[in-house]
Amino acid sequence: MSPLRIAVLGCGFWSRFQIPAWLELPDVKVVAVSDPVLDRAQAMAERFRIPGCYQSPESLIEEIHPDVFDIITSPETHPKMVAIAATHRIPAICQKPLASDFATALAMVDQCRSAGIPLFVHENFRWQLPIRELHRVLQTEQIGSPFRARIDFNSSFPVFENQPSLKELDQFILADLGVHILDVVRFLFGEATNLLCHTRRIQQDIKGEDVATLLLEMEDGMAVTCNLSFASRTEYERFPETYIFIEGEQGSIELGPDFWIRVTTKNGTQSKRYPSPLYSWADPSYALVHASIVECHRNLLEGLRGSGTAETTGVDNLRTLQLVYGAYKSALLHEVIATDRTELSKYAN
Ligand code: 89V
Repeated sequence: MSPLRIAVLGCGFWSRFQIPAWLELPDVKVVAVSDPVLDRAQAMAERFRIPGCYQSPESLIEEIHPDVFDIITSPETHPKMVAIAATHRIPAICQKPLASDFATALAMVDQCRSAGIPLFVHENFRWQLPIRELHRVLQTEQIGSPFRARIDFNSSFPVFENQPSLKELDQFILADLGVHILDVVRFLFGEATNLLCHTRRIQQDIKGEDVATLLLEMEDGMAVTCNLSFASRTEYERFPETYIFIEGEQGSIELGPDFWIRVTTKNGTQSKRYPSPLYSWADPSYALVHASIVECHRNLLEGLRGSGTAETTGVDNLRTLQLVYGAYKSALLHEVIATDRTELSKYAN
């Protein structure tokens, strides 16, 4: 099999992990990087011994026609980067959030469909080992039909130190973290029919909201609450762990601190710990997320090669973004927002 030649657009914080995560997989080469700040591109190329280094995607394409783009640029540049990929018919993987509003995301998906290229979204939270395991246990139906779930991600980890641009976003926690959490909600429990959201900005030196509280009603009637915060000081700071508690007719499943999963039924409670691997290139403070990048890539690679089905296609991600931008609308209007199914009915994954 000839190696898949990947070009990375954007050499910021996440590229330091997404590039080595690609290199964990067989028959993959990162052949070039580009960044408007050439020094950054050069530093990244040197760090990972990547042969091609460019200041723009256009100059990269002129010399190296890659098999796929991994777009790791900031959200406002995603439409432009995806348009370049579509124009040159180069399959694209785009960082989350795909776009800063729903209509733009829809247009990007349409553009790639017209160009006949796959568009995938790098959505990694659902690939965290404990979340995968939770999903597996849920599928065994040991707890029967779930009727309620709670998802908590409440932290005061200084995210802005590594990603200062997050401070400048008018829409922060829902678009950056909520997009992951709502994707996990869909992965575990299916589609939502409506939602209610409340947001707050607690830290005064940032532009967007850093606290969000959501209530979703799922198609099967299940209620899911999500509590998200980057302003919560707790006894044990466990960033970037997500805690999930699911109640079913026959029992409950809990993903708690330190990767413990507890399954409780009438026969008692069974517990097992599911820590994810620690890669040498990972930042230990983000190890859980960084390990999930490898599994996310593995799945997208299967989709690109046609040897499997990519889970987080652009089309699939539209449903997640409907929830994210529906949540902003709900918070603004103080209203329950129904999920519009008709606008996505023409799209099959
Ligand atoms: O994974 C991410 O998107 C990060 C963080 C975990 C901080 O939300 O931005």
